[in-house]
Amino acid sequence: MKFDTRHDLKFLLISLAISVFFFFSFTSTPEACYRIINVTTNLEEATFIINGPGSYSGSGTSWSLGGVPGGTYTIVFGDVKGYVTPPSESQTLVTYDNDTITFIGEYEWIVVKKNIIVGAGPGSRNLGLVKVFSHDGTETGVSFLAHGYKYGVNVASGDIDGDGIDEIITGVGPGPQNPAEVKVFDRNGNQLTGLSVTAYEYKYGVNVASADFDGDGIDEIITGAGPGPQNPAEVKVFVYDSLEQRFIDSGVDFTAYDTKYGVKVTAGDADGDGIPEIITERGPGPTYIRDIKIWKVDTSSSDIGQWSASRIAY
Ligand SMILES: [Ca+2]
Ligand SMILES: [Ca+2]
Ligand SMILES: [Ca+2]
Repeated sequence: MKFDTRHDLKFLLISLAISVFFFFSFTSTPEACYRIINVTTNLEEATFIINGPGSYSGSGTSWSLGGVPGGTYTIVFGDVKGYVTPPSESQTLVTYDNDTITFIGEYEWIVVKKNIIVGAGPGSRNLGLVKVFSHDGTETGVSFLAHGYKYGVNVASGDIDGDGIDEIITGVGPGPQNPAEVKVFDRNGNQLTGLSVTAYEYKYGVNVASADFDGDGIDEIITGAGPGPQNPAEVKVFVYDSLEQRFIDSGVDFTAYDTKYGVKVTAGDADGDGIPEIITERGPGPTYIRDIKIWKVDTSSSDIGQWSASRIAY
């Protein structure tokens, strides 16, 4: 048989080509591809869940996971108070090659320029009229009668449902026959029904304030008895119960002074620990000296009806 070098060389090249083809076919199988999901956000507090061929969760400003299967993934960002949540988004990692997808979550800060809420003063003919002005003093057009009683209205603001937007809290003004009725309105003056509280049995209206004592992002309502000549200086705190969608007694119920004429209330972080305290002042008795006291609220009981308050030095 004649030796044919060209034929053998051709055969060798074809064999080599087939081997190379099978080699690359093998190495190009989907299992060997490396795919990466990146997530970048502009907030450390950001959280997200990614669902697709695999399910993952993460947080922070920079997150990455490699070696994930190909396919379409959808990211859903978690809410962060005070920010607009980025929209959910889907992206696809190819199945036949190395690939990287990057989700970008831009949380947009909700610019809060606080409005000014005013309530009519305690004149005997004054209706319980509330008006809302914008931060620069111009009228917003929000104006409403909070209660059907004269002697004006006491106002406070607080976020009682934790959505980052304050509601308007009103207490009846100090008329001798006025009940100690508290109401809650949205920022447009629509009453949130079911949230009314009658804080005391005695008359002369009720003073109101608000603060978040347990740090859950939902403000509590603080009440002080109205300035009736026989009213004790009784302070209470009411907590919004999101399950029952109403205010319930927190258990905080104390007499701030041994004098009558009720008690004025506000709240603030008096000792700088990041948790508000209740601040009280005597009611307007004819001979009373000014006497401001600060009260720390103990919210450690998981039973909300068991909260308590005790005076702290300042
Ligand atoms: Ca709110
Ligand atoms: Ca709270
Ligand atoms: Ca404090």
